[in-house]
Amino acid sequence: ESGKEKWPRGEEKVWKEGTRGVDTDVTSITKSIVNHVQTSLARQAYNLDDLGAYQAAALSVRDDLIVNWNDTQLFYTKKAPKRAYYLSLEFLMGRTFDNALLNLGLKDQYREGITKLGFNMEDLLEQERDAGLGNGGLGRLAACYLDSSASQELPVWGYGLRYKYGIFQQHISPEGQQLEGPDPWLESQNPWELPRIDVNYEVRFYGTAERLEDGRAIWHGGQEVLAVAYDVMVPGCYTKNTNNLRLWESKPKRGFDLMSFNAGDYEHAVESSNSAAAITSVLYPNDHTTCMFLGKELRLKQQYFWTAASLADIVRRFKNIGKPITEFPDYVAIQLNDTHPTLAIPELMRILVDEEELPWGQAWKIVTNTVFYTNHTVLPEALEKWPVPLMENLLPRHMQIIYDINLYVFHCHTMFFLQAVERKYPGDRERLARMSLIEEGYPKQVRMAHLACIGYRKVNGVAELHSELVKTTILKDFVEFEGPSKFSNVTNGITPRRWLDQCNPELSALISKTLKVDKSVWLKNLDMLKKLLPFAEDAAFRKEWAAIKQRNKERLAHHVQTTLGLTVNTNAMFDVQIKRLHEYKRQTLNILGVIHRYLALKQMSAAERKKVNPRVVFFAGKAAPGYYIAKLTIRLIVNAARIINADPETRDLLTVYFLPDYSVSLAEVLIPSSDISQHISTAGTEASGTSNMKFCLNGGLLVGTVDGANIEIAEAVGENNVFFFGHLTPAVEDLRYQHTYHPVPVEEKCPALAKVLDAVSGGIFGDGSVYDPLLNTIRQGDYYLITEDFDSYIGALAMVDEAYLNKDEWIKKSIRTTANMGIFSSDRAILEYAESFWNIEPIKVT
Ligand code: T68
Repeated sequence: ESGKEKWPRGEEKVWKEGTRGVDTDVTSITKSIVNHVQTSLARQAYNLDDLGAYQAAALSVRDDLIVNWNDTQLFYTKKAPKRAYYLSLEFLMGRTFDNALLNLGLKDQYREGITKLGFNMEDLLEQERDAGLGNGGLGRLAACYLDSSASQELPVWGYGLRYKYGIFQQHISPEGQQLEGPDPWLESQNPWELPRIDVNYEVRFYGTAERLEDGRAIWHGGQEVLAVAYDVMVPGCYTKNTNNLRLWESKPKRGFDLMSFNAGDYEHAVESSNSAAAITSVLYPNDHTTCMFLGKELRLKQQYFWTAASLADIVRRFKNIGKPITEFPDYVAIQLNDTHPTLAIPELMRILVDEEELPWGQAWKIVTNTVFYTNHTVLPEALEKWPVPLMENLLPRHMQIIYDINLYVFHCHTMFFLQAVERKYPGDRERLARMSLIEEGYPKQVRMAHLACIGYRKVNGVAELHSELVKTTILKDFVEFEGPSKFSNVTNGITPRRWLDQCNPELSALISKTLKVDKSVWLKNLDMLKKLLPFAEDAAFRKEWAAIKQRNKERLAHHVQTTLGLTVNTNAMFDVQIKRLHEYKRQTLNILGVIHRYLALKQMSAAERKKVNPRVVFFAGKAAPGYYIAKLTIRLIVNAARIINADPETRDLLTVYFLPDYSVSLAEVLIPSSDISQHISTAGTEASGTSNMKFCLNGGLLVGTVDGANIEIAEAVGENNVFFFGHLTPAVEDLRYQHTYHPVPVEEKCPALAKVLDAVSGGIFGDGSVYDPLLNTIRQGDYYLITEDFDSYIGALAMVDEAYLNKDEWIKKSIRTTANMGIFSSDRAILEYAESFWNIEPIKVT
C-alpha cells in the first residue's frame, strides 16, 4: 500500500500482458466460472450442485471486484486525497452476489452464462448466506453508506469486526416462544473477503500505566492479542471505484503459551489463546438497552480491540504519505457510528501523546479536528456508560486520559473542561455533576456520550426531529455551554441500488422505460424520480404499476408457501411491520389493533362482512434474547395468528403471519409487496427509522406516528399520501406524568382497548395469564402511551380501509409516494457528510 517501492519489477511488458481486466462477455464469464469449478473448488461438471455453482460464479465476480478494488486502492495511494473512515461495530451487509452483479452492470451476462451452464440464476442467488453482522437500523445504515460512498466515488473506508457468529438465528417454538440459535455464516467459505494475514496489529489489554515526568505514560504488561485484517470489497454502482470494508479478527499473539505447554499445563496453555479468539467470536444481540451490556467486559474488549486496530491502521496509512503528524486532520476524517467507538478519543490521544510525543494541547487539537459523532437514540436507557473499575482494570492508560480530559483539557483553547463549566456557571454544582465525564455513584461510570460530545468536531442526529431532541434533552447542557454550532442534522438515507433496483427489478425496469433514462443514471440521481409524477394520471401506467405490486405480493406468497407451508391470500391488502421488537416501536399496539379488528369482524353479520376489505398482516423481527416483554409480544402475535387464521368466519378477511428469522434478504422480499407499512413508535422515541423510506420508495404507503423520519417523508410525499395518527412529541412528557401521578383505568381512558385486553386476559389465545406481564405494562404506567394513541390508531386504519376502496386513487398515491422519495437516497446523505463534515471530495478512478 505504501506506493513507494519501484515497480514493476522485471519486464513491464510481461506484467502488462498478464494483467487481467474485467470480463464482460458471456464466453469469458462461462470460461471463468468453469475454471473456478475446476481449480478453486476442485470439482467437476458432473457433481456440481447449486451451492458449488454459486461459489464458482461468486469467485468469478470476485476476480472482477479485485481488479477494480486493486486499481482503486493504488489510485488513492498515489493521489493521497483526504479520506474518511466510517467506524461501526455493525455492518448489516446482507447478500453480496446480486448487488455486485448489478453494480458492475453484469447481471444479464451472468444470467446468460449461468443458464448456459445449466443452472438457474435465482436458485444460485438463494445459496448465499446473509452477512448478518448487525442488529438493525444502525448496522444497515452503515452498509447503505458504504454503497453510496463507492457509488459517489468518495474515498471512504469502513472499519468493523469480523464476527464469527452474526446476529442469532430466530426460531419460533410451537408455543410461540423465540428461541435463539447460532449463525455460523462463515461455515462454507466466504468468497467476498480477502484475508490479509500480513496486515496485523498488536492490541494490549490490562497491565499498568506508568506516568512519566513529561506527561507521557508507558503502558506495559497485561495481555496482547493480534488483530488481523479481512478486506471486503465494496463496489460502486457503474463505476470502477471499489472501496474497502476492513474487518478485524482477533487471534492469540502466539499460538499458545509454550511455557505452560511444556510444563504439562495444557489447559492453561490454550486458555489465553481462547480468550483472544473470543473477542471477535460473536455479535452482541442487544440494541437500545445498554443495561444488557452493563459490566460486560467482553463488549468493552470488542470496542477497544476494534478502535485500536483501526486507528493504528489509519495512522500508519497517513504516515506513508510523509506529512507531519500535525496535518493529520487535513488527510483524515473519522466518523463514529454511535458511542461504540468513543474509545477512539483517548486512544488517539494515547498515540499522539505517548508514542508521537506531542504536547497534550496539540494532541487534543488534532483529535477534536478529526473525529465526528453520530447519535442514534435519545432513549436514556440506551446511553452507553462504562464502570470506572472495569475500565481501570482493562484499559488503565485510557482511564488516566479520560480523567485528564475531564480535568485538564483545554476547552475552547482557554480553560480546562470542568473549570470552564464552573467559570461559566459559578456555584452550579449540579450542572457540573451533570456534565462531568464521570457519573458519581457505586460504581462510578464513564459517560461515553459526554466524552463524545467534547472530543468531537461535530455531533449529528439522524433526522430533523431527532437532532432537535438531542439538543434539548440528552446534550442540552452541552449546547448551552458551547452554543449550537457543533450540533447538526443529517437525515438518514437508503441505497436505491439494493432497496429498489435489486429488490424490485420490475419496478426499476418500468421506471427506466417510462423516464427513457438508463438506470445507471437515475439510480445515482434519485431526484429524477420526480419525473414520474405526471404518469400518476396515466391509466396505462397505473395498470402496469399495480400489476407489478401484485406480482411482488405473489412472490412473497410463494416465499411463505415454500418456507412455512402457509397459503397467503394475495387478493388482500398487505400490511407490514418489520423491525426489531421493542416496546417503543409498539408492535404491541399493532397486534392489539389486529385483535380489535378480529373482535369487530366476529360481531358483524355476513352482509356486513361482505363490505370489508380483506387484510393480511405481516410481522417480522428479532427480540434481544434477554428482553422478556419483547419476547412476550412475539408470543402474543404468534398465538393470536394461530387462532385468527384458523377461524372460518373471518379468515378470508383477516390473517396474521409472524415470519421467523427476519433478515436483510427477507426484507428484500417483504418490502416491495406492501400496500401499507407501520412505523408507529411513541412520538419522540424513534430517531429516524430507515425501513419507512424503503417501503415508500417501493410505493407502499406509510401508517405512522409523527416521529423520526416519518415527518420528513410526509413533507416530501405530501401529507395526504400518508396516514398519521397519535399524540405529538411535546405532549408525551405531560401524558407520562399524568399516567404516573394521576392514573386513570384503561376502562375509562380507552374502552375499546380495555375490551381487547380483557379478551386476551380471558384466554381467547390460550392461557391469558401468560400475557399479564405484557398487558400490565399498559394497564400500569403505560410508558409508551398505548392507551393514549389506541383510538386514533384504529381511526387511521379505518381511513386506510376507506382509501383502499378507490383503487385508482390508491395507485396514484403509491406512484406519487415513490416519485417524491429521491431525497432519501443515501447518496444525498453521504454527500452531506462529505461536504459539511469531512471535507472530502469525489475522486474518480481512471
Ligand atoms: C437505530 N438504532 C435507530 N441501534 O433506532 C433508528 N444500539 O431510528 C435509526 O433509523 C437507525 O439507528 C439508523 O440511524 C439502532 O439500530 C442499534 O442497533 C444498536 C446496536 C447496539 C447498541 C445500541
